[in-house]
Amino acid sequence: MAKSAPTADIDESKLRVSAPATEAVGVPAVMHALEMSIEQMGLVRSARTLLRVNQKDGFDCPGCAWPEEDKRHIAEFCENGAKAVAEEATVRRVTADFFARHSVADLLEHDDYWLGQQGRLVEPMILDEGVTHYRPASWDEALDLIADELRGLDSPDEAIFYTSGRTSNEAAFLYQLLVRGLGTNNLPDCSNMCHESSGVALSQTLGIGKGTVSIEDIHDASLIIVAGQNPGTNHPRMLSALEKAKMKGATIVAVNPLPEAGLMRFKNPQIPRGVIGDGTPIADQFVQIRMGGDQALFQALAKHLLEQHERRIEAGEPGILDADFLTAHTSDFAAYADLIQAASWSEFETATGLSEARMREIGDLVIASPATIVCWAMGLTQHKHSVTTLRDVVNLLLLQGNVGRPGAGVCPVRGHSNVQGDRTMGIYEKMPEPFLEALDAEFSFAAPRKHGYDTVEAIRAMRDGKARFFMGMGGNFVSATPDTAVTEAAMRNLRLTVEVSTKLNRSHLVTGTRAVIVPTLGRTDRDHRGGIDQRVTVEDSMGAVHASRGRLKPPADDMLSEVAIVARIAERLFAGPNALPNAPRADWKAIEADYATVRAHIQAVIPGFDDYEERIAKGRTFFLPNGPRDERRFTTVTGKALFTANELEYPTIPEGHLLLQTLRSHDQYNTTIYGKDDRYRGIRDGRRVVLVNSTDADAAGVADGEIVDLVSVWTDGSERRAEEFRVVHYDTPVGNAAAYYPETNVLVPLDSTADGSGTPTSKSVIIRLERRGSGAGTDTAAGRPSS
Ligand SMILES: Nc1nc2c(c(=O)[nH]1)N[C@H]1C(S)=C(S)[C@@H](COP(=O)(O)OP(=O)(O)OC[C@H]3O[C@@H](n4cnc5c(=O)[nH]c(N)nc54)[C@H](O)[C@@H]3O)O[C@H]1N2
Ligand SMILES: Nc1nc2c(c(=O)[nH]1)N[C@H]1C(S)=C(S)[C@@H](COP(=O)(O)OP(=O)(O)OC[C@H]3O[C@@H](n4cnc5c(=O)[nH]c(N)nc54)[C@H](O)[C@@H]3O)O[C@H]1N2
Ligand SMILES: [Mo]
Repeated sequence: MAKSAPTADIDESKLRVSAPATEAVGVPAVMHALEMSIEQMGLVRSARTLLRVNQKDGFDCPGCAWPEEDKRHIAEFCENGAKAVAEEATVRRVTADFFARHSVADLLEHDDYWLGQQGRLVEPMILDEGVTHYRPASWDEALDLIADELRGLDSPDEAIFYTSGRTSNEAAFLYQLLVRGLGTNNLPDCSNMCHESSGVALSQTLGIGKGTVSIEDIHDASLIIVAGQNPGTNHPRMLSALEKAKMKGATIVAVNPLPEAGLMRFKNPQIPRGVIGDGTPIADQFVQIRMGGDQALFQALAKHLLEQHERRIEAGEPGILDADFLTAHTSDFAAYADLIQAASWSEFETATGLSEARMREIGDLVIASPATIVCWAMGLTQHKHSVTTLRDVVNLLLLQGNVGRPGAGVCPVRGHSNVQGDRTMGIYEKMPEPFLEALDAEFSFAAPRKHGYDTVEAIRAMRDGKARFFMGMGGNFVSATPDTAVTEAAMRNLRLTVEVSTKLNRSHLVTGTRAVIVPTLGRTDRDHRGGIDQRVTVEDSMGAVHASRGRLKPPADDMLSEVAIVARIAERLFAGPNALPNAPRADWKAIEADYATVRAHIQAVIPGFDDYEERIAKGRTFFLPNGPRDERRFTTVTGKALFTANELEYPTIPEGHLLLQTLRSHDQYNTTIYGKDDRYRGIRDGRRVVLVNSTDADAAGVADGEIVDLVSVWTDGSERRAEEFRVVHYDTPVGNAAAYYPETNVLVPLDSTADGSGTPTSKSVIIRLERRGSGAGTDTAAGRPSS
């Protein structure tokens, strides 16, 4: 039987810590996922739902963006996919009655876990000016309110439209059309906080902001470097692909400050060996790097390659570099080679915390590999120097021609299940001209050309009174963004905040003067509209597009899909005698009644979607064109793959301080907290922990188990505080600490962003530990007076 929602928040006093796990997945994980599903959905609905995940005519798992293999298993899901599904397919409901019982102030007292556990949002709710409670509203009233507010703006640039990465291609395409039809490019998205650094680095160097490998390439690679990523928790199905590669002889190198369980050993619950045996050791080499040292590592590997190449050529042996590829397909090699040759091994050692011998050992693996892939996620993208770090990843791969051939390439592993598709659809504050031109032609209007705000710029605009309206197409802007106190104050500056959501979260509670909650259907829900069961499409992390169709009875009868919600707002603004000037022309009613209409528009605007409808029929998958992968075509400024000479950067940690990374536990999906455990890291029944090396803890005079405040310090002298974290001695490099997001977002200064991509530096926050009760003026853990 499904269990009712919890009435209490996480009780941190029960927090327990034990030794971290040394392996991931296996049968306990499947059991854990089933337990959570049954709590949320009951047994029958669980079975029915989980059997449909990622099946050819089922729904796309809302968990992560890792692609499905062509041959599907019966239960093509993982523990965390199952949790994501259970979270959405829950039978719990947040009704008007719930909002009548709880004031906004009362709800604000609860944590993200409690809020999410209450169930699905089912009816439009409005928070009027100056009142304490949300009240129910009709769909018309809610959508009229939004359209009227938009019409009343002095300038369309006063409106900000955020997107999280679960939104389907169809909804995303319509949404950007709505926004551009209104006259602004203010389309910040979760990508700005996520893989933006990847997009920027890859566009500059390879001419496409996406990865260049397919799932088959992963299977066929001979060396896979997994850097700054925790797949055991965040992309569990990737472990099966890595296992397959290993069985075909691949070597796997994990580059991470933490010995993450999934990288160490994997028990695949889908094969007998994984159920009863010891499982497969995944990483052949664990490279325990200092946070922010990756650029140095990739430069060091390149230096080793260049040196060994020279030596071999001098000895009359075949070289290491792919000379034909370098000549035919790359530019600017000389400047890069000069910079690397001049670099010093001792500086690489300082930056990485690794010895020269260790780096050369990994370099030998690179040399020996005929086909190398580098996979990465947030450990590489959320640093100040992430763009240059990723450019150096590309540099290394180019040396041996590891782009555009089987088993080789770059593999940024995306987070949200359709974050890549949303970008393809135009969710981007600086969409390139060819897209805008095609959009203009298709809808007989003129899309604005002035770039819009990204996420951090949007917060600044709201803070500074330049914005008055915010709409979130999914996500949890208030909790996911940096500098929580600043962001919350910024949100409160607005006149209207609108959240299109499946579940209750903090962004519904920290609002403008007025607020609207627009509930919506999710991936798992049956979307019956215009007399048919509608499908939507998504693009996975490797550029493959396929359909997704939910089957479950929706949480309430009159609920709308994201497509229908956007189409109805668009109709209010763009149709009839009062249509806004410069309105895009489309048949909004037809769009709502059949999403194939949207796909026809997408096909007309975006290259690669020819025969869209036929190609997604019967659950088929098709690949979008990818110049570097398909034909070694690089649309960069030089028309070739571009080597870049990047000055080496790495964080310097002031005396008495630590570098903090803010990361995910095993029981969360971004700001959605499924439970209180981080099983693989040995943390149970609590989240307010800070993982520190025992040497650092000793130096700061704090014992394991002691409660401290985390205080971040920023270059302008300002300080931010997150209170009451339990110190856990952990195997992390000296000087490097870790704690969970979003509890620690309050520590990330708004202006601390990656150069070139604007991504908040969530993996690079300078903090000190301060003992509790060491009142003003007394000495603290870090040996400095507290304020
Ligand atoms: N279950 C589950 N699945 C998810 C998510 C979720 O929250 N829960 N989130 C989704 C989203 S949106 C995303 S973007 C992805 C995130 O997937 P990940 O990027 O795996 O997520 P994080 O927890 O942020 O982990 C970052 C990893 O990088 C390492 N790291 C930190 N700093 C450095 C560094 O300087 N160098 C190196 N080499 N490593 C470093 C950390 O130790 C950690 O292992 O997962 C997606 N999938
Ligand atoms: N400190 C720190 N901050 C970070 C990160 C970090 O590593 N450290 N990671 C960053 C990253 S990688 C990302 S991607 C962002 C994530 O930022 P967001 O995408 O904004 O956050 P989520 O927690 O994924 O959003 C969850 C909410 O989405 C809504 N939702 C779920 N499914 C649907 C759906 O199908 N439709 C609609 N309309 N709504 C839905 C639910 O209401 C749920 O409460 O956070 C970033 N913030
Ligand atoms: Mo993400």
